[in-house]
Amino acid sequence: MHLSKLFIPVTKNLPAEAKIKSHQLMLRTGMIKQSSAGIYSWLPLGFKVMKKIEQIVREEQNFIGAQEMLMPTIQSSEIWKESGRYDDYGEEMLRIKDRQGREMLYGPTNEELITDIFRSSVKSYKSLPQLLYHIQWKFRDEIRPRFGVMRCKEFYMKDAYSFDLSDEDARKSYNKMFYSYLKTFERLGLKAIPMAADTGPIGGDLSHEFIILADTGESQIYADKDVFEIEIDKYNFDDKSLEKMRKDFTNIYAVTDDKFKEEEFNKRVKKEKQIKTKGIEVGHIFYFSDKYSKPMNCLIDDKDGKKTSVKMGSYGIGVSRLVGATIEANYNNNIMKWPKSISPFDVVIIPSISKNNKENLEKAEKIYQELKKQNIDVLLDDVEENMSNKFKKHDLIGVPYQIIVGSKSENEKYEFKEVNSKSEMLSLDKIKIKLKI
Ligand code: 5CA
Repeated sequence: MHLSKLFIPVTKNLPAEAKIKSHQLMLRTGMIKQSSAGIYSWLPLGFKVMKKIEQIVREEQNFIGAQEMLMPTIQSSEIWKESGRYDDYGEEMLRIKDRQGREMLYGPTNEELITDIFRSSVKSYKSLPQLLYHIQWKFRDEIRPRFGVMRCKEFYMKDAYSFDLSDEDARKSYNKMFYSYLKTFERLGLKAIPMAADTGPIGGDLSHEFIILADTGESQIYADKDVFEIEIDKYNFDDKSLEKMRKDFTNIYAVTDDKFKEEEFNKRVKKEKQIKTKGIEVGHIFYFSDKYSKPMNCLIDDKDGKKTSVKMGSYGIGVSRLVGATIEANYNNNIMKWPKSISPFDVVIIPSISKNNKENLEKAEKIYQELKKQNIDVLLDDVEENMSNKFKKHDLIGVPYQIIVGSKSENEKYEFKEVNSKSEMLSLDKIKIKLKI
């Protein structure tokens, strides 16, 4: 892609409510545009990053055997009346009527709908366990949407649902998701820590929020710093090892504020190991047993032919929130550097161009074609402006590698730079190797 052609409508005058760096950066690089309070359009640059995040989430869900499906955004109120949540959900639920006057709603989450789908087909324990997920837009009429895509009304979420015969089996599903989340966030270059959390309107007794540390986060957390040291690679993907993994995490103190008790914190964690700080919740998992299956009559035959309510859990990842959260974690000293796995481009070529000298641009075009042939996703900054402005712009766009074609380029060698490191002069062949690794 040539930068001169990229649709990147930069917001020059930031609105007063853009208080945190991710919100500012997303507006300044034209990743999103607000359409109304808490509702955004995703423009090409932002959309590309979000889709890459989505794909990593998908791959890690598939890895643990979860099956992708798609449920609608609009749901009927009937099933929510059955579960009892139609009234409980309150003003956060956007309620609408169709032309027949039927009460509908824009789904804030999908426990009811998936239970309805499940009960109509699965009747026997033999079909269990099941793990289903979808990646879909959700709507919550948040009272105070803020921080751009971090807390908005319409947001993109991966939500998964597990179905098991017994509590014991359900914990195995919970552990698989727990593992999948740690892997997912690791691939996104994020250190997300599972913290014991309250279950809120979803319900149930077992729940973890996955939190990344950030001053601008809305969650207050209390933890023993040892929890950051657990290596997930040492666990195998089998039930026993995964149970141990969850226990290892749960044995070290790490909670969100609604589970926090000062006395317990001081008793369990030495003063010098205590961390009290803020974080961003990027995922949330719940085990709630028969909270929905019971009122909704979602019954299965157990091994003795006895009817029993299926045991369920639900597991969310804020895909659109993760775009902002990744920026919070990687944008420092006015320089953004996207993790390679989700960067909008693999590399940017920055030629020095002036009115009378187009030679560098021609060289850059050649490199561009060559890299494209190798399936490398390249951005070419073909805009005629001075280099210092160009560099400032790329500090914000955040492509992790730069090829600078200017006065230093000679003998078919170009300045190659990884953001936040020193540059080196390399031949195109060497550059290709660096970019492929
Ligand atoms: N049904 C469960 C799990 S499938 C559920 O809805 N959980 S949740 O309420 O915790 O949401 C899951 C994730 O969605 C959160 O961890 C968060 O990352 C994201 N999320 C929730 N509300 C918003 C919002 N208003 N704006 C952006 N992302 C949000």
